[in-house]
Amino acid sequence: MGKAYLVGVRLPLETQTWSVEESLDELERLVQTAGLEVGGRARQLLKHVFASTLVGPGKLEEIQTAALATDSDTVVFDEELTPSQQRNLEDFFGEDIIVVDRTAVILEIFAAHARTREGQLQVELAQYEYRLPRLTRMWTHLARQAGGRRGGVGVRGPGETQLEIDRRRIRSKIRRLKTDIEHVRLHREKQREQRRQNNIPVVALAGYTNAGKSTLLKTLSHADILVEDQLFSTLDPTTRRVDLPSGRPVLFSDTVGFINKLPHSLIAAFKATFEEIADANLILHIADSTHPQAHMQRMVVEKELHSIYKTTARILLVWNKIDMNEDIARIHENSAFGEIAISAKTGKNIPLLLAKVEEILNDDMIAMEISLPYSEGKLLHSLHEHCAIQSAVKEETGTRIKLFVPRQMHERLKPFTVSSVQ
Ligand SMILES: Nc1nc2c(ncn2[C@@H]2O[C@H](COP(=O)(O)OP(=O)(O)OP(=O)(O)O)[C@@H](O)[C@H]2O)c(=O)[nH]1
Ligand SMILES: [Mg+2]
Repeated sequence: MGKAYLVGVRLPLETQTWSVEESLDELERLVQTAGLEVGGRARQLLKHVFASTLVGPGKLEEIQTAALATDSDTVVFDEELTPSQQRNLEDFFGEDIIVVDRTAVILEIFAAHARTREGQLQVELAQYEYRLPRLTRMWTHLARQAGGRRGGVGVRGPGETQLEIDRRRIRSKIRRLKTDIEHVRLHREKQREQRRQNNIPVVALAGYTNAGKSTLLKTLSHADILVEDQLFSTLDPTTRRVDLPSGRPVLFSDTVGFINKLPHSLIAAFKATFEEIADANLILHIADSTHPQAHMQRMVVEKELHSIYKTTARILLVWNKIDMNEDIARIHENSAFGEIAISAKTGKNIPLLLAKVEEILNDDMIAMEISLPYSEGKLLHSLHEHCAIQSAVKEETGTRIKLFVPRQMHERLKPFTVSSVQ
């Protein structure tokens, strides 16, 4: 197992809520999830950024010494490095130490966890987009392997040509991936259209990675869903049908989690996945109430939800893992009205959550029982299109239907209401 030495920096003028240490704690989890041990940490509060290497030469010496002393063969920067910083740092650290940044670690984890073809395509796209401007070293490295020569003047001419070929290859690969992803996206869009026609509402589970989204879906649907104490277990949207207390069916959709400094190449590549949530009737924001950075995680998710989805869907904040949280009052102190606290694992307050979900969804849909005369064929057709029909029984005078009706159709159906139902 390789060993990584972590470097956290506080950028000047950064109005961040995460301390360097807290962000490094998270980087440590990421690095471990990617399969590396952690050798140690360095941190620096920068008064100004060294454009060429991010941190100054003195600090670099210190990091190198510490990395070598702890047998670390990788140095991980907690900030995304620009391609030129990456190159300069590689030059500084030389052959024995690999330089990567937080983004590369996250991409690595995504690549290892993607299971469906769609997930794999999206990760691959993000990886190529990330690699394209950073290609130089990869090539010179390859050239050395192939020719057995040191880099430098000797390989420069043919190296540059090869580099151009590689770049072109990657660009065309990116184009192909985008086309493939677009196909998948259109297919998803069709599926969503179908769901809309069936009028089964969609409730999306969003939240910070490891908050317990998949655990909740598992508890709700009794399905076999992957739950793991690691970051980014879930990359592919999974949807399960769940019946609410009234019997009304709902689709719950679990998907990829968020993290502080989530790379933009990933957000862009996972557009199709995120759209799944954007379209939901209701978003449950699942938050880990036991996490020391719970409130900062919450802010990250809220910011991403609003920037990615530009969503108008309602968001309900759900504090999870209260079985582990002795100090639930601490969470509620800061809670706005309407939040709810559950344990996805033990099932505590799940009935309450479902009732709440039902209440919110029913704000848009009204439960009715009607008896529709057979002469109203056209209206029956439009019911199928716009309402959620629970049951339909043919009777002498017409069809007796239990259904959920969009508010705007309510008036039109009122004359057919069966008196036993209010
Ligand atoms: N004690 C306790 N642990 C929980 C609860 N919900 C989830 N967990 C644990 O938290 C860890 C993460 O759970 P997941 O359901 O995989 O979390 P997720 O949000 O799907 O995470 P990613 O898919 O990785 O983004 C697992 O170890 C779960 O067993 C809970 O209510 N109580
Ligand atoms: Mg999950």
